[in-house]
Amino acid sequence: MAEKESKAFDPATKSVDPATVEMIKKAQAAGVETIWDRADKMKPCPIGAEGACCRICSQGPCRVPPVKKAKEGEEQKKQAVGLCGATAETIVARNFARMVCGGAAAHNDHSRGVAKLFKEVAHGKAPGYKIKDIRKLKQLARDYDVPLTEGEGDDKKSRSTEVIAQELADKILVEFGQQDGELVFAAKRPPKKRIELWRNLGVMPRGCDIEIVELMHRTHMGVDQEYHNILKQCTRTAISDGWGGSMISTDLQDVLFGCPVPVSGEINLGVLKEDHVNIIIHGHEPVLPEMIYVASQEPEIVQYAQNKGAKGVQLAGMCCSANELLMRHGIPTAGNYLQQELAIITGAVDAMVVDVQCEMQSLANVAKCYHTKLITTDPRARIEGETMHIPMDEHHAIEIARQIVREAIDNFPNRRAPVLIPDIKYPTVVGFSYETIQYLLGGSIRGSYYTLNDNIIGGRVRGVAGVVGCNNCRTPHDSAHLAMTKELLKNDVIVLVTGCSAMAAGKEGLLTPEAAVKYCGPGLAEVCETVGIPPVLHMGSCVDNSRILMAATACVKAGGLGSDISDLPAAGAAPEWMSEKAISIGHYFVSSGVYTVFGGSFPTTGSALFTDYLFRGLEEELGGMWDLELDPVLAAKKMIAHIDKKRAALGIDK
Ligand code: CUV
Ligand code: SF4
Repeated sequence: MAEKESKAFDPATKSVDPATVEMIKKAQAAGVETIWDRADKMKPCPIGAEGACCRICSQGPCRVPPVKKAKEGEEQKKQAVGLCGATAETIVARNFARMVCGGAAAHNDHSRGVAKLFKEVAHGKAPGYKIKDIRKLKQLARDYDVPLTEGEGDDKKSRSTEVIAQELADKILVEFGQQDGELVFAAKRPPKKRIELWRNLGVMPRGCDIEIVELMHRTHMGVDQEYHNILKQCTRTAISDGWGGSMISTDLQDVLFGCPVPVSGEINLGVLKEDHVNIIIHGHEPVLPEMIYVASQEPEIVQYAQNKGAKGVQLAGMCCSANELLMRHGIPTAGNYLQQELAIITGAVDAMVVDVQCEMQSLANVAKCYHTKLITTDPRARIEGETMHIPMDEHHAIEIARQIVREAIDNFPNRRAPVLIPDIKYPTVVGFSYETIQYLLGGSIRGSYYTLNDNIIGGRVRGVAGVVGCNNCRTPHDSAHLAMTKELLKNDVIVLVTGCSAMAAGKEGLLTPEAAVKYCGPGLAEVCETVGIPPVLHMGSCVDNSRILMAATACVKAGGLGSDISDLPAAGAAPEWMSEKAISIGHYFVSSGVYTVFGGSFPTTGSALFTDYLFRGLEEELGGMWDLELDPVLAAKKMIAHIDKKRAALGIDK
């Protein structure tokens, strides 16, 4: 019998990004395995993919795959139940719930770290860090009822920044372990109507941790076995992420590192420099990267690099850490999630520094094929193999950052494999925090020509879309983000981006003002050209999806577009999602009143009933609902149809 020849896949089918395709070819030529090789060999379990497999007790795993609809005359087969009697609805809902838990836990735990750092900074115990954005600090103080002044009458005086920050830090930290009451942002920041709705439904979160713990309990074997009730707690948990942990992260990171304002940068693997020490900052928490940025600019460090034969030190970001560094310092971005192995495969990366989330374990193997040092920095996230662990400690952050940069510099002379950096990068304009958007497109006086609301009402801008989320190796890299975004632009829908979606847009040149003429319908193009902004606004990392919530709220409060987020001509999407975080984010958008469409696959299709509840039933309760659409252009059309539906309801459908 002839042996089946193992056929290598065609790299051009795996990504629409030329730099990525070039690096996959290099990997193939060198025999270095990447995620696409593994994806070719591993077929996903169809029952698990639909959420119809329960393995939460050892009597299972119990599989309850959907049954085909009976033909006429045949008796309809019933979907199986688990050994304990759990129905497909319960099983699917529990699996969905645990994804919400995983995602919300990631964001809320990230947030806790930032809040703890903030407290140390407030007490002067974290040398190198300081409070940068006083205006935002005061905003937070008002939200948390921390007085800005003390004394009465003639004795009245301002309290010092430190004292305000110290009191604020304690109040924020309390929210993580809070047992009852309401999370401050969730109870204060959304439109009034939304707050009332959540209170009436009983989904206002009490604390950041309790909702996750309760949901884990309720999805333990034999507890909550009514899918509407399970979903209710999913809603509460997701809100504790979006309007809790994620929003706390965003706000405190702005207080400590600065609120983003427009800044230019560059993106794609071409930002690496052959004659420089290249350090990739990969992960999610900007706490240590901020210090690595400082260290990399110190004259002694630059001199040290030059002594080793390099021209200097080049930092480049990857995944959400990239977004944080790009937005605040213009540090170039090397790539998004699916490019992490490929960065090392250039042969030019002297160190890759990782903290938490979205780091592939395979990095260790890929790094071994080259000279790259893989440095883990968070005690919560170690990677097996020949990695180096330099744990972050906020009391000595600058020394730790220097040590990391020196490790990279020491490694520069060790480059061995042929270095190949794709000559591909694109300029970007980023830094659209909601404050910046409000400054550019808000304005307190309605009726001024270029406020976003007036443009929406006038029809130059048809609506607003958030296109966010991951890459997924089951979808050609970046393809869905770009197809969807371009379809939206063509139809005068302004696009807000974060996460890996933002990077996909950047690599295609969509984050430049010039993109307006090239890709937008006439109305949107006119607005962007007049204001001088890109038609796709980069709002930051995944936790910064909270900025989109705030921008939506600002639109409601500016007037003329209804009284709740669910009234806005707006929609959300994650066309290449893969992480649990994406499910938590999607669900807090839905819970905030946004129609949210995912691509690729959806983890609840194992139960038609539960999926129907998410896709249709929720609209009545929350004003927002989920959807799944594999074709990104069709998905964009569905978003536009939703936007048009909202325009009609507002009476602005001209
Ligand atoms: Ni947090 S969660 S792949 S890096 S957006 Fe990118 Fe963004 Fe998804 Fe991860
Ligand atoms: Fe099966 Fe029920 Fe155990 Fe799940 S909880 S594995 S459905 S017996």
